[in-house]
Amino acid sequence: MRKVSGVLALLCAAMLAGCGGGEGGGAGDSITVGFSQVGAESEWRTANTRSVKEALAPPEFNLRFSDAQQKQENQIKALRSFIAQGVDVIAFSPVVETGWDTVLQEAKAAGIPVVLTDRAVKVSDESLYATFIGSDFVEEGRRAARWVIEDSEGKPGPIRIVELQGTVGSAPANDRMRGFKEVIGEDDRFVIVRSQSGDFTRAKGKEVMEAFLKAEGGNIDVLFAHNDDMAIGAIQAIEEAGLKPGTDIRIVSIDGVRGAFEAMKAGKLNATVECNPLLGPQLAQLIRDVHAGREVPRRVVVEEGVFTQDQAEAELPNRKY
Ligand code: GZL
Ligand code: ZN
Repeated sequence: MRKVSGVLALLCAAMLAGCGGGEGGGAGDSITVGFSQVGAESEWRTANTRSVKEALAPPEFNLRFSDAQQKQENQIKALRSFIAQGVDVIAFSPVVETGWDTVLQEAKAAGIPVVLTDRAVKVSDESLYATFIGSDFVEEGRRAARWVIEDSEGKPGPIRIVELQGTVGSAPANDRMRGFKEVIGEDDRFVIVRSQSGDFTRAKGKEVMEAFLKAEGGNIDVLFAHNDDMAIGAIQAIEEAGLKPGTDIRIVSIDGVRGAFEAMKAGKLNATVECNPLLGPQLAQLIRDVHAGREVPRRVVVEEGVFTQDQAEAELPNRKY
C-alpha cells in the first residue's frame, strides 16, 4: 500500500511540476523537506535523527536537516531559512511548547505546510500545523507512577521520591510530570521531595542528582527520571555517594534506549517506560500525504510499552535503538 502511494505521490508531484505548479525548491519531482531537530542531547535523539534521515532519503526526498543544539532561537532561524528557500514541507520537533505562533504564521503565509514530530506546541490557531505525530507523554508519566506504586507494594510511607525533569518548558517534561503526579497522588504514602530539570542529558542528570544526595543524604527511596540519559548520569552520582542504585534507591526512567537495558541488566535501573524514537517511516508517509494535499489525522499517537529489570537480558538483543 505504502509503495503504491509513494509512486502516486511522485506522479502527482511530477504533474504539478509539469504544469508549472511552482514546486517550491524541489529538485525535479522530489519532495524538499526542511527538518529542524531539537539537538543531539540523548541516545533517544540520536536514534530519532537516524530514523528521520533514513526515511526522508533521496531520490524521493530532498532533506535539509538542521540541529538546534536545544535552543529555540536556532529552530526559529532554521524555520525562517526553510521558508526563504521555499521548501515543499517543513517538519520539526519543537524544543519547547510555546513561542511558535509568529514563525508558523510566516510558514502559513508562504503556503508551506508544517508537520510536528515527537514534541507538540501550544498555538492559538490550530491551522498553523497540519498534523502531530508523537507519544502520549502524559501516559508515559502515568506508567512510570504505576510502576512505582507496584514496586512499593506493602512498604509503609513516607516513600520519598526525587524527580529529574526534562528540558524546562518542553512537552515531554510538562506532560510526564503531570501524568506521574496524577497517578502517584492517588496514594498519600508518596512524597516528591525534590524536582529539578536535568535537561535530558547524562551530565546534567548526574550534577542534579549529586545536589539531591547532598540535600537529602540517604533519605531518598525512589528516583523518577524523565529520560534514561539523566537516570544513567544519576546512577553514577548514586554510586559515587556510596549507595547502590536499583537497591538503596529504586529507579524508573523513560525512553527504553540501549543504555537503559544495559543498566537494568546490571541491576542499577529497575524499569524504563518505552518512548519510541523510530518515527521516520510514519513521518515520511505523513509528509507524502500533506504534500499531495491528502487528508491527514490531526494527531498520530505512537504505540509504546514498559520494560522491567527481569525482562532486560532477553529484550536487549531485540532493541533497535
Ligand atoms: C521524547 C523526546 C525526549 C526524550 C529525551 O519524545 O522528546 O527528548 O525522552 C529526548 O531523551 O531528549
Ligand atoms: Zn514517547
